Amino acid sequence: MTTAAAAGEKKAKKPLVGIIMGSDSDLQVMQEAADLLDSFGVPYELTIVSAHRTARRLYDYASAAKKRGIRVVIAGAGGAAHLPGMVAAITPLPVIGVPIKTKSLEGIDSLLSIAQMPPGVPVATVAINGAKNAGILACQVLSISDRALAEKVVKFKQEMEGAVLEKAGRLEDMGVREYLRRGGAKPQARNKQQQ
Ligand code: RP5
Repeated sequence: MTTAAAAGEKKAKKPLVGIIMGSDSDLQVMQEAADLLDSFGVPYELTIVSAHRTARRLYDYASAAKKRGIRVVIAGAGGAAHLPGMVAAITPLPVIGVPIKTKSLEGIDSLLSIAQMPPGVPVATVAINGAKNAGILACQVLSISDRALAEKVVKFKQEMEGAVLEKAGRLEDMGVREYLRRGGAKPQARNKQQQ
């Protein structure tokens, strides 16, 4: 590989999205954002930054993210979920917040902590455990200045539409009982976000 090509590859791998979370207990959910970015070919970094347990690390991460080339931050946290809001308070980058489902309050605590930001400091809040949507939204933000990525986003939406239309066709052809008998419906897929 030529030096120029190597440099190009290195540049291509420079993370554009910073995925952070308050604890490794959030990782299973936040992995869905990473998987989505992988499927779109968007480079990202992923680490743990706790707003309460590592406040100085939070400040350092949020202060340096833009200078390091990060363009969007995805921050997941549960309970008194101050990580996304505090990152948004420090960085000018767009911050997408993922409320993590909690045992005691089912994630309503996380959702309200992340969504109810004061005027002037927005956090784009997705559904409880909605890390996949956070990944999609990050791609959409980046696609504004990346034509190839914009095409992937359009293709993704077209495929989603196609999959629903295909199901609608099968349901209409078969009728409810046959559709269900063949295992056509997967209600657990909708519930996955709330797990
Ligand atoms: C939050 O507290 C984290 O984001 C996590 O969702 C929650 C519980 O953390 P652990 O006690 O599992 O480390 O800061």
